[in-house]
Amino acid sequence: MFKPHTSTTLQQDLESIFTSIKQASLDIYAMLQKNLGEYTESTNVTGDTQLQADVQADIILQEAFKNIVCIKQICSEEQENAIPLHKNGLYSIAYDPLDGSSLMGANLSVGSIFGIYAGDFLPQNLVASAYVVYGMVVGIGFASLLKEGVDYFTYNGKEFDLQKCLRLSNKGKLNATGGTQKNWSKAHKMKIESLFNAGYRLRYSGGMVPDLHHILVKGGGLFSYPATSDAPNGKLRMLFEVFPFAFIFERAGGKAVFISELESKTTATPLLELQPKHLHDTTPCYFGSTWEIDFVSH
Ligand code: AHM
Ligand code: MG
Repeated sequence: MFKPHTSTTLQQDLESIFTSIKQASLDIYAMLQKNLGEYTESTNVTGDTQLQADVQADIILQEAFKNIVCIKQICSEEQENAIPLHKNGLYSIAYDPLDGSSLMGANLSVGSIFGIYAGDFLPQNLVASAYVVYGMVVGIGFASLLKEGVDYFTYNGKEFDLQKCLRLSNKGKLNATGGTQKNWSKAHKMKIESLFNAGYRLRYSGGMVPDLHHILVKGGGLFSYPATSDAPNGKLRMLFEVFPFAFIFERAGGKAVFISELESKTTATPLLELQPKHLHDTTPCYFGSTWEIDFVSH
């Protein structure tokens, strides 16, 4: 684990980063209320057509981070390359400025996701992660190496109140799974069906942030975005989406794994042990409470 700073310095650095995320989340929320989900004519590096809101949320976050001297570089899902900020900074922040933005037209919740790395963009360097849910209220989940659990705050019109520290039970009731079903592997299909046959309920809005937050708030369940025949490496991006939430699920007492099914042999590897080759690499992923992850890992 990369630990160049004392815990006091880490705490101060994380506080300044978290304060900027809180302020930026309110600016993004205000922007969303004036924005009905219009598309631009440009695509991002993954090939998604960008919405005006994706671009604006990215600009808000670049502005929020640019004067924080402990940040060395930032990298956004909407930008091809990392943007250098402060030469003597320590932290690299990878973020998805507006996850699930294609749901905006349906007035469903969207989110932002942040991975805070001490050093380069490698999962073993993660020291904190945060997500923002833009729903009926602005909610923020924040986890760090400094404490167990995920602190969940909501904005009351004046400030962010700590609602609770989210922790997962050993087992839950929710089953959220993505990708085109006709392209799932037989192994994934059988596991998902077994959970439904055992009484699990489908909960999948198509927004990673609200779907994972739902499992955290209810205290358990499974979220999966598997390999499919049309997307063998899944859809979700390691640095901007998968690693930050893997860190959050582990801090909440759950697990997060990559599963490969080769010649009828299942192998589960913790997501935080994967090594990205490129900033925008994707991976299949499973997040959940311990029982569900152990179940899908065999
Ligand atoms: P985005 O970052 O382009 O919005 O894509 C990420 C979203 C996740 O929020 C969600 O889990 C997934 O893509 C939904 O994909 P699908 O519609 O294929 O299930
Ligand atoms: Mg996204």
